[in-house]
Amino acid sequence: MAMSGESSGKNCGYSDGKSQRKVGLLYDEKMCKHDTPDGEDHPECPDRIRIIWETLQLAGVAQRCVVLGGSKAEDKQLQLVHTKDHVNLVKSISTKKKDIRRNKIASQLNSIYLNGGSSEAAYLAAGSVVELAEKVAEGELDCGFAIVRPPGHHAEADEAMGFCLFNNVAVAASYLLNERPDLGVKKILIVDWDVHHGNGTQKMFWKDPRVLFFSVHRHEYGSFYPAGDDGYYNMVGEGPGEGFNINVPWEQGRCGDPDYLAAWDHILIPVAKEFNPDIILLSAGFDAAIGDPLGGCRVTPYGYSIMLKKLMEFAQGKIVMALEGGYNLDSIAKSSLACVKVLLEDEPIQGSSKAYPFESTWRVIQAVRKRLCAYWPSLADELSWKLIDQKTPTPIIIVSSSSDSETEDDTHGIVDQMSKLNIEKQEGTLNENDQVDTASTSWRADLAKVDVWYASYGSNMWKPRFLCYIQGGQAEGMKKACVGSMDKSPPKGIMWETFPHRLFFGRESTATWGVGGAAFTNPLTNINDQTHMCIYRITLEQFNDVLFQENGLNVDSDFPLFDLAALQLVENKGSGSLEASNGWYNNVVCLGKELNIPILTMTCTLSTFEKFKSGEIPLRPPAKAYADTLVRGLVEGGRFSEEEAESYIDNAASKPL
Ligand code: X5A
Ligand code: ZN
Repeated sequence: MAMSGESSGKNCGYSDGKSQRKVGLLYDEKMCKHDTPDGEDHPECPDRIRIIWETLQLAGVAQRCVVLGGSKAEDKQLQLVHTKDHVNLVKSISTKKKDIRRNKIASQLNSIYLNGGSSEAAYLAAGSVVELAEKVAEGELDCGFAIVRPPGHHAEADEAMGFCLFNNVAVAASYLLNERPDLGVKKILIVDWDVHHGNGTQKMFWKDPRVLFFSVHRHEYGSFYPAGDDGYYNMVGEGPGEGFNINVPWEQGRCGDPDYLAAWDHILIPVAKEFNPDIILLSAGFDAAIGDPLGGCRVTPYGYSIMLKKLMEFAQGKIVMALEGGYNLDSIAKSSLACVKVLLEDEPIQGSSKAYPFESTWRVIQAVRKRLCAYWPSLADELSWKLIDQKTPTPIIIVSSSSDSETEDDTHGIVDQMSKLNIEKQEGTLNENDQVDTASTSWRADLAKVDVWYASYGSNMWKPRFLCYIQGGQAEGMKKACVGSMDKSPPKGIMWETFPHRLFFGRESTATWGVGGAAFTNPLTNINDQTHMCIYRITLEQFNDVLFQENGLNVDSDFPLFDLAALQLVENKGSGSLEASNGWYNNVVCLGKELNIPILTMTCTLSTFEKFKSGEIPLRPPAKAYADTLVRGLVEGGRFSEEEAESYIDNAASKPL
């Protein structure tokens, strides 16, 4: 059993013989003072820590722990990872003098609110994790849980963000390493299982081999908060810290116990064995928990208990848990209780939800192992086929009228219901979709050999959003997820071009973006107009899957929508409509060639364009989230400033046809 011999002496009054471990439990009501300035609702609310504390007391486990009150961090400790300016800002933020400016300061930060209690709570949160970590490192306690807020892992050296003011766990890690050499802590493993990437912690130890940072989080190609590439698996650290930063970026929500445990068994645990930490700090957000309003994942209290149990085998069980996110009060209370029971070495609790990891989970795990095996030899072996064959199919058959595209309105209800049914069906049971569709595979093999450029002028100009059509998923702002292509390989090339066509917006609403028009381009050329397009080099098979999804059709089709004959025709004639579809984007237009490969886009038919022109079908400006995504695509494409992109979209949305 993982127990530190030197600390088995006194035991906090607990005497039923079940636990010999001294478990610290830190709570301080003063951390509830950090709240929204005018009492507005916010997911990161004071009740989060209250409910955890009350639940642990009601269950009788708090009484079996060594209970600690909070203590405030010293500026010197905070400055181990934060700049002086940042520390001073947080320190002064709650003073009377700042009363007026406080809201303005908060509004300039990313996902931050501030009030008169914020400074004290932030100092307490950081100081409390330091205090608990110190006691565990000294051996006065075996392990513990600091029920703190505000959370910390998004906070960067010079910036508060993502509900975080100070990076509590990073301060504690740096304190042990740099200020307490006497405690002999030379290697720290930080495990961050909050559903969001621990961007702040990653940066603070980026070049530091004494800290192995492991974060598992929703990433979805950079579209999940905190958006960007920082949480990708290719971010492994730098200089002496190279290989000591491990990201497991989920491609989709809905990950649950099997997905997390697979990441544990095939990445974290083997690496932890090799690294052999002296202590483990756990950024324990519970927003990957089932029921969380922000996370969209499904980890159960059982799942958390097993993940924690597996970590207890290291560092003689010296684990310091610090609360990060987690926004469903019931979920975080139950998850916390399950974890504290593990710290106390109670009998494991029972139960789990689904049987196997998602297909995409194995893909991510394999990619991580491959990227990191040079540093951690235990990751070098290929996972066996037998293992990765145990999977819950990623829901590729959902019929989803995602994107700008929509089928006619009256079919939406049915399509939505069908997709929901499919999701549930696939998750509970296996093998239902395993039979190989021979008709569907044969056309796919043929069309996979041909490349085309798909030219996008709508939200697909934003790469993470387009990738949803290839790899599946739901980018920021989208109300619905995409199933992706059967062939999930990324585009072979991306370029920007401007074409002499008219961009406009029409129809009432879309399922993916809400109320507002979708983008179309006049199928006919007009040299006085300009549509800026992002062109992606994909296979004709993938192009068909994009078409299916744009038109609200099932990708699991026996026939392509657009085969080689259709390509011939469109290349010769300039455009051709898809007879099999009555979706909005059932007209494929050839815009020319690039590298001798045809450039194809999809828009409405000429007759529909006439209806827009006559007013029979309404023109309508785009929904806000949709317009923002277009602007984002144009700006991130590197060719336009935000102002230019905005005025281009505004202009297209307001000019008559
Ligand atoms: C600590 C944490 C989440 C921030 C989400 C902002 N932060 N949209 O979970
Ligand atoms: Zn979080």
